[in-house]
Amino acid sequence: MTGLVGIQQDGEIAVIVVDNPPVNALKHAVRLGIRDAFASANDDKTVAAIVLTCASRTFIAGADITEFDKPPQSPSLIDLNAQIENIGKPVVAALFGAALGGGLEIALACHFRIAAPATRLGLPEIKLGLIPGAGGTQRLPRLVGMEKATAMILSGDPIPAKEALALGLIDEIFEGDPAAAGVAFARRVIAEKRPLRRVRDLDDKLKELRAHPDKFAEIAAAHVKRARGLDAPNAALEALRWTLDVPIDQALEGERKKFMELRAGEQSKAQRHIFFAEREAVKVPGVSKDVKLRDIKQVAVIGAGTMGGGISMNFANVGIPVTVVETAEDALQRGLSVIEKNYRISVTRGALRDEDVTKRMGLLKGTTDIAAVKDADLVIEAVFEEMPIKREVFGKLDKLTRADAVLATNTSYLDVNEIAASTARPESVLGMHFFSPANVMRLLEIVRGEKTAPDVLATAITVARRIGKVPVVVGVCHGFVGNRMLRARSIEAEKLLLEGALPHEVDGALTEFGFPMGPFAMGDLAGLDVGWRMRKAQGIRAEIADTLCEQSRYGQKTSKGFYLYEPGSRAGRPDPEVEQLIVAASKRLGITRRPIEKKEIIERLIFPMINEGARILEEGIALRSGDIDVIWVYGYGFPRWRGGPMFYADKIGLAYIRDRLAELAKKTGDNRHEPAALLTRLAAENSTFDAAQKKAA
Ligand code: 3H9
Repeated sequence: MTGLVGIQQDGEIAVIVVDNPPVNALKHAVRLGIRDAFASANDDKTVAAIVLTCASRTFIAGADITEFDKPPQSPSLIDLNAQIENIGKPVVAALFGAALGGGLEIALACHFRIAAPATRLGLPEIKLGLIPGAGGTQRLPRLVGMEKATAMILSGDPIPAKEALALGLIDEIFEGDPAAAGVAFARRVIAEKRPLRRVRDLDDKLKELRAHPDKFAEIAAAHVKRARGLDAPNAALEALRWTLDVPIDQALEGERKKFMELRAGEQSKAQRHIFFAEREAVKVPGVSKDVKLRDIKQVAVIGAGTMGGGISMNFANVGIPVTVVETAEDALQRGLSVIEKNYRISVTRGALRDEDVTKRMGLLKGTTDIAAVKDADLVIEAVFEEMPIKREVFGKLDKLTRADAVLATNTSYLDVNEIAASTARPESVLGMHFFSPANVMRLLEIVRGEKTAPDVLATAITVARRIGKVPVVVGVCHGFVGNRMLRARSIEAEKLLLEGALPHEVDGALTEFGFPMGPFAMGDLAGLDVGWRMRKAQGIRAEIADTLCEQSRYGQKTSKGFYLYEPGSRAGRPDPEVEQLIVAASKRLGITRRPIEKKEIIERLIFPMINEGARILEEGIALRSGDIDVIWVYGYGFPRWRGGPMFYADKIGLAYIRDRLAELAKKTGDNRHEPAALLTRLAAENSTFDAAQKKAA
C-alpha cells in the first residue's frame, strides 16, 4: 500500500479506496497502490467481492497528465485493467463526481459499475490530443455500441449518469455513500449469483455492425469535419474500427501504441499546455485563496443590445436572476425577444426543452428604470463604447447600487481606471470583457483596474467559472490583451492586400493554419462598420476596409463585404469588384503588387501578434505567456493543437521570429515591427516564453 490507496473490509467485501486529491489522478504511486490492493483482495480467501471507489470529491478523473512528459513507469493502466478484469470474484466500481479518461477505463475493467446521480462519465482524451490509452476504444463500444462510443470518444464530452444507465454503461444509480452503495450492490451480486460480466467478452452491441462493416464509415463520417488538421481523431477512429475485426489483445496493444505516439507528438503537448494554462490563469498574485468572496445571487445588466442580451443569458442559464436595464421600452422589448428567439433556436436543435426556456425567461426581468439596480450584487454595464456614456452610467450606478455591489464594465477597449474614477468606490470596479456571441464564447477577460480590490477580482473569477466561462485576468491598456494583439494582425492583413494578396488567399492561409476563419471572413461576420466607426473616432484609416464601408458594404448583414453572400447564406465567395477595388488601391498608393506565398502570409499575420504579446508581458498587462495563449484559443479560435500564439512562438524558435520581425521593420520602416525587448532577450538566451514563465513562477 502506498498511503494513496487504502483497503477496508466490510464483512466479506473488500473496499479499495483511492485517495489522491484533488481528482484522484492515476499517478505512478496510485497505480502501484491499486495493483497491490487488488492483489491482496484477490489472494484473501475471506473476500468474496471487491469494491473500487475513491475518497474526497470525485472518482478517478484520469491518468496524471503531468506524467505525460516523463518516461512511462510500470505498472501501466493497461496492466492494472487486465489484472482487475481477470479477477475471479465480482469487482464493482462505485462512481461519483467525474469518472473520466483512465478513471472510466478502470471502471470498464470492473465487472459492474454503479454511479451517484450527479456523476459525469466520459473519455476526454481527445481534448488533450490523445486517444484513450487503456482500453477505452475497445471496451466502450462493446458496452454502449459503436455509434455512441464514437460520439463520446470523438467529442470527449462526458455524459450524465442517467444517460449512462440507459446506455448500459452503468448497472445502477445509487443514492448516498459510494462505498456503502458498492458493498450493498456487491452483496446482491453474490446473493443472486450473477455471472461476472467482462466487458472484453461482450459482443451483442457490435454483432450487427460486424455484419455490415461499411456502416462504420457512415458513423465515422459524422466526425471527420471536426477532425481537420488533427492527429488524434483519425487515430481514435482507426482504433474503434479494430473492435470489428481485430482480436482484443492485439487491438489493446495497437491502441496503447497509438496513445504513446500521440502523447509524444506536438499536438498533444500543445493541448496539454492549454489544459494547465487555463487552470493557472485563475491564480492571481496578491489574491489569496482564502479571500472572502462577495455573494452573487442577483445580477443587473445595463443594455439589452447584442452584448447585454448574450451576457444576461449566461446568468439565466445557471439559474441566477437578471434585471435587464434599457433606456427605452422598445429597445428593451427588442432585446428580450432576441434572447427568447435564441433560446427557441436551441429548442429546435434539441439542446433545450420548452420548460427550460420558460424558466430562463422567467429569470430575466426587463426595466427602463435604472434604479432597479439597487438589489443587484453584480452589475455589468454593456452600453455604447463611448467614454462619456460609460462615465455617466457608472456615476449613476455609484449612487444607486448597494455598497457591496461589484460594478463591471464590458468595455472591449476603454480605460477601466477612468471608468472606475467616475465612482467613489473604484475598488469595486473592474472589467468583464465578454466576447461575441457572449452566451457562446467561453473567454472572459477580467480587467483588473489600478484600484480593484482582491475580493472583487476573486468574486469575478468565481462568477465567471460558475457561468461556464474561462476567465483570464488582464491589466488596463487599449484593447487589453486579445484585441490589442488582434489589431497588430488586422493592420498586417490590410497591408497584405495592398501588396498583392486577395482576401480569400489571406483567409485561406489562416484556415489552413487551423483558425476557423480568417480576418476578412471574420470582419464580414462581425460587421465591417464596427471597426470603421472606431477607426474614424481615432482618426485612423484602413484603406480597403474603409473603402468597402464607404460603399455600404458592411459584410454579411448587407450581403456584401470582403465577400459576396447569397441571401441567407453565411458562405462568402470572392467578388471581382472587391479585387478591382484592391488592385486600384495598390495603384493609387504606388505599390507594385506581387504574389505572396502562404508561409509569408502566416508569418506576417502571426509574428507581429507575438511581438505585441511580448510587449504585453513586459508591461505586465498579462501575467503569463500561458494566459495569452488561453485568450487566443478561447476568444479568437487560435488552433488549440498549436497551443496559442506564445507556445507556437516557442516552437518556431524565438530567434527566427526576432530576425523576421527585424527584417520587416527594416523593409517597411514601421517601428511596430522592431522586436520587443523581451523577445530579443529570450531569443539571445536561446530561451522560450514558457521557460521564462516557469522560471518566474
Ligand atoms: C487519460 O486518462 C489517458 C488514459 O486514457 C490512458 C492512460 C494510459 N492529471 O480542473 P480543476 C489538476 S488522460 C493531473 O481546476 P474542477 C488540475 O490541474 C486524462 N492533474 O477542478 C488542478 O490543479 P491545480 C483524462 C489534474 O473541479 C486540479 O487538479 N482526464 C488532472 O474544476 C483541479 O482541477 C481528463 O482529461 C489530471 N488528469 O474539475 C480530465 N485533472 O489546482 C481532466 C485535474 O494545481 N480533468 N488536475 O491547478 C478535468 O476535466 C477536471 O479537472 C475535473 C475537475 C472535471 C476532473
